[in-house]
Amino acid sequence: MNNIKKYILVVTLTILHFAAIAQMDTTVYTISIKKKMVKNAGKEVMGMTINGGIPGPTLRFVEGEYAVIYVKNEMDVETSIHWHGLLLPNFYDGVPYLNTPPIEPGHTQKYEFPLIQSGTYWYHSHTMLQEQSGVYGSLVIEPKKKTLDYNKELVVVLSDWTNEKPSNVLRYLKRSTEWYNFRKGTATPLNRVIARGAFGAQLNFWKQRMEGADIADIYYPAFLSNGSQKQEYPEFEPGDKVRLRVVNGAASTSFWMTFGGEDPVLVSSDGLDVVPVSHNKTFIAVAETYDFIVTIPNNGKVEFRSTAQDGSGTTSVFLGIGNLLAAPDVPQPDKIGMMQQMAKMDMRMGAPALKFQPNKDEPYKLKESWGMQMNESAEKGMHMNHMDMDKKDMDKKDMDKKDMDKKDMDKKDEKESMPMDDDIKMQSMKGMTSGESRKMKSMRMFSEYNYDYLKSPAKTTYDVNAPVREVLLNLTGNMSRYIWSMNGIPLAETDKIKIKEGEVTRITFNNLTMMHHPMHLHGHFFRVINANGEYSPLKHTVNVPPMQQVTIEFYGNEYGDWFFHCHILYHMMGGMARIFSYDTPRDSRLVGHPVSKLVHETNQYYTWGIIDASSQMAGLSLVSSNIRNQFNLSAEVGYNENLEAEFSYERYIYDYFRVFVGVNVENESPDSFDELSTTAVAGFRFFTPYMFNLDVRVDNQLRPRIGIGRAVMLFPRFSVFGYYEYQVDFGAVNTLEVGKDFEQEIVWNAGAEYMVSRDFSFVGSYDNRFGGGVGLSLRF
Ligand SMILES: [Cu+2]
Repeated sequence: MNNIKKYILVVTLTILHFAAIAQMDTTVYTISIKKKMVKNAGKEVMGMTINGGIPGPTLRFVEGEYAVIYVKNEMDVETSIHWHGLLLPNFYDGVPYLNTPPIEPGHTQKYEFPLIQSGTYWYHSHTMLQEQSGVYGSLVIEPKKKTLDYNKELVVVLSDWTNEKPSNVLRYLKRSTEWYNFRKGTATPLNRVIARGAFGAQLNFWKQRMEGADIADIYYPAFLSNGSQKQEYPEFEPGDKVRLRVVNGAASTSFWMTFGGEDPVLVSSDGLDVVPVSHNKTFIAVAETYDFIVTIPNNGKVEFRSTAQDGSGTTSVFLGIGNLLAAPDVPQPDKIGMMQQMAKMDMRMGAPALKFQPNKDEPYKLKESWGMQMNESAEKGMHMNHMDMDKKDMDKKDMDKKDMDKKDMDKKDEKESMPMDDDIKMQSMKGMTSGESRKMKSMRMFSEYNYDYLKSPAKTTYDVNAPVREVLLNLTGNMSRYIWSMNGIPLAETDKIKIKEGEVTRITFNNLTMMHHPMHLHGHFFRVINANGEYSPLKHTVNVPPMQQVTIEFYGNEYGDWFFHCHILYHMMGGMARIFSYDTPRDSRLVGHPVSKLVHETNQYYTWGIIDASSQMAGLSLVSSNIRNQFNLSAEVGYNENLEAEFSYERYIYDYFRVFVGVNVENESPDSFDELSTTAVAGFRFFTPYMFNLDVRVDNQLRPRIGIGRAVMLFPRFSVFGYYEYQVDFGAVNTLEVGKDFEQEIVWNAGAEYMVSRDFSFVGSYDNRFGGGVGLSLRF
């Protein structure tokens, strides 16, 4: 095509484009993001607000309108806004460096897109950890034609709040302390494990290098509904049918939602309508949205309560006035019970979050070697069986429903979380292999998290002739280093996943971790395959429970690159993310904003340290670590004139194995600083089954050395530790004393630690070089 023709075409297209926009009504918003002191949990801390508030304002539109939103950055750091769940031109999706340039300090960015859908959505910053600081709000698109029966509505944005700096939260997760679990009361020290007769299960977990079952990692002093722990909405009157639009804008908390009074009607999920169903206790994973229609009773106010998944707190809104109709309690999950059940199922846990060869993607091999081991055909059979059983279950539930009051519901829920001994279920498990029945048990254990109550009003299947591409994504993670990945490969070590236009991409998530992962795909809705078959619901975020499988599929009808990640903010930042790419040319407006910057956010160095001050010695230890590399500096000085200091660089080969080189300094003869010996050291460090730290090395005097250490939490906050080190010198370099074949040197220490606060511990210890004493250690 020659240039003139091309020019004419472009001009014509542009005119048509503007003509099309001119026909649409345009709604314009301006929002500005600003740092501000906020008090959400008893303490004034720096937050990031939108138009002065947390959450930001509800942006309201009508389907078919053209949205123009100006986002003003009034902070001193760059920011971004992603429109969660919206189908829009790739450039406006808002993931900085991937779709949209970041919004620089002092700058305003214009987003514009036609609204081709309706429902409850939200928006949030996609820059670093800003979402945790408050950069989120709701977005509502009214349908062109109202089909649901309600006369009022209320948006409720759920969130979690920490008074710590989010970057410090992540740093503390990376350094692996149990502090947040103590603070929440969800720690499972050995005394509690033993009291429950679960020591066998604990050993099984340790063997697989896991401390225990886990639900949530971070301590939050407050959970919020529209910015407060409790909110009253007295304006609703008896008989009002209120459409409650619930958005989970929390950074890392999923909730159980319960309602006082009559069961509400669940009418939509992730913005899209579902077949209305009376549903009280409903799980909302991070980033999901659900709409309910709540009828305000003649006398009384309805409580809508959200209970953090791990039972560490609640937040409520109250609709109407009068006597309180309290929402049913959700019992706190039993972590030790979960451990026992999982240990019985004989699953292989602890799949690597960091592979030896990240360039070799072997998802099927990973699936075979870890988790629940079963062959394919057995698995397919199981899946069918699962669907049948859930149907039976649901029918039974429907029958039960009418004469079930709230108290019964609680009991039933308790039973569901301990579902092993149910007669019907056991019966339908007859005739299975042991692998099948184990798998069935595990599915039962997490059955309260399946989405079978969500049914699309219309078929959601794609063109049967469209080619289907199967993708297996094992969800993997390393709790103690807080690295999260897929197929053992974090974002920083992988390429884009190619998506083809006109093709169905079917993704099977196989969760090999002990945590739930709400997986979110930008710019698309996907089918979550459930018991409703062709009527499986469409969603933008799907929760994948621990050790479970979930299959989704979507049709490729987009262009450009789209982000895909776990929506637990700290998991995404730990590397559990991918880029899905249609492999189309990159938008020229992104020049100077390389995607490597986004990837780098998930592979930063985190630094932490400990200072020990005891009556017999003083110590310092510093660690700086990213995904593969770690620098360590440690120094211990006894007041009896003994010392050891070491600097080392480590490279992680995979999760549990690292090689290192370094420099070690020790005093030459005991109890004297007169002469120091400096040696170069090299070796490997291995995190063994049963969770021992092993250090094997040799120094430049060819003296081999082996060290082994372990800490165990016996009681809440109270742990004991021990370390033993053996070095031998065969005289390869040094001259040994006459008549000796070798010389040996043994170092050992043991002690106990009591965690007073996040940053302080009391320590009592004995070291064969420094002697015994007591003191304080400070973490920073
Ligand atoms: Cu996750």
